[in-house]
Amino acid sequence: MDSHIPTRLCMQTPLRLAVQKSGRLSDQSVELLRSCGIRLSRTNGKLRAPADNFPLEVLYLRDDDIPGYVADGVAHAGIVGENVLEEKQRKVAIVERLGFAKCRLSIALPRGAAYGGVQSLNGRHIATSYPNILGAWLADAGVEASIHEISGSVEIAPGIGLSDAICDIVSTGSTLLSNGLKEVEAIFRSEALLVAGENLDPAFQEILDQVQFRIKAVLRARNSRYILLNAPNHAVNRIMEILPGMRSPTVLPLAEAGWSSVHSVVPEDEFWSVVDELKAAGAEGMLVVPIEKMVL
Ligand code: PRT
Ligand code: ZN
Repeated sequence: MDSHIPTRLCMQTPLRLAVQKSGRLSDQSVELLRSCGIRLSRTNGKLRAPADNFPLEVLYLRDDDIPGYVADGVAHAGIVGENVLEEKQRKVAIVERLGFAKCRLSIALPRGAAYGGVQSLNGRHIATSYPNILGAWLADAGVEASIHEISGSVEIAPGIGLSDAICDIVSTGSTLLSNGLKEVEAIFRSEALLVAGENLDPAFQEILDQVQFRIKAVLRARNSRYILLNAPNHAVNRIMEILPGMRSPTVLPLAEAGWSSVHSVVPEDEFWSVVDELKAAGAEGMLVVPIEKMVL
């Protein structure tokens, strides 16, 4: 066990975390745990993998089963898409939004079909694997349409005369395009979530808190960059005003008189929006480097 884990946690029954066995969530879920310093034993197709340096055991399951297993206490926690969680309507707590596997659930029609807004779906047949989310959305919009639940290959339903429209997961939109469909309404947005049972035993809650603490540090770091730049001393105050991010940048004197090195952490997506301003203010030799963990 990891020497940084309190001994009483090492002695405990491991927290059981359900992860998708194989699919769009699997690799990134396991990679996230790895980034958190949690090392899983090799599984060779087995359904459970204990971590060898942390009190956690992974159960590999179909994503559709994860909300139910967590709600029923078979797993203490799980990583699952928000779309599946919403559809299954099982009572679990959302612990952390994980920022990967982003997608949306959308209604799409054959490319040539006219669309005059939500009300034009009245009386239509819509094929989907998400009858609960779609049903709730239609009811909210005051639309009466019939829902055909099908479990896969939803995008071919209009082409084979099974439905007038579909409601399915969209990411890049290329599946819709290649099946001659156009997206007309995005009805639900989703990303991967860390979820847990609502009334965890305090011992498992303590392990989950540690997992969440590490995940937060990893996610924060993923969205941030460490920036180093040189600037003439007279420009430093202006540059510090421009730099978004942590409390106060570090300013160190350079060997060359009259110059300083400024270090700071900036949100990744904001770096490009301030780079021109930094240059105009006199910044030179900018280095932008990834951060592995960020603990505040
Ligand atoms: O076998 P198991 O039941 O575990 O897996 P699954 O086949 O049901 O799910 P899987 O692995 O396909 O997806 C797991 C989760 O990933 C989903 O529940 C979503 O939360 C998320 N996700 C993110 C996606 C997509 N992006 C996605 N693009 N799930 C499915 N798709 C499919 C979509 O169904 C459609 O066929 O990809 C196609 C559309 O993609 P684009 O890029 O062409 O628009
Ligand atoms: Zn599934």
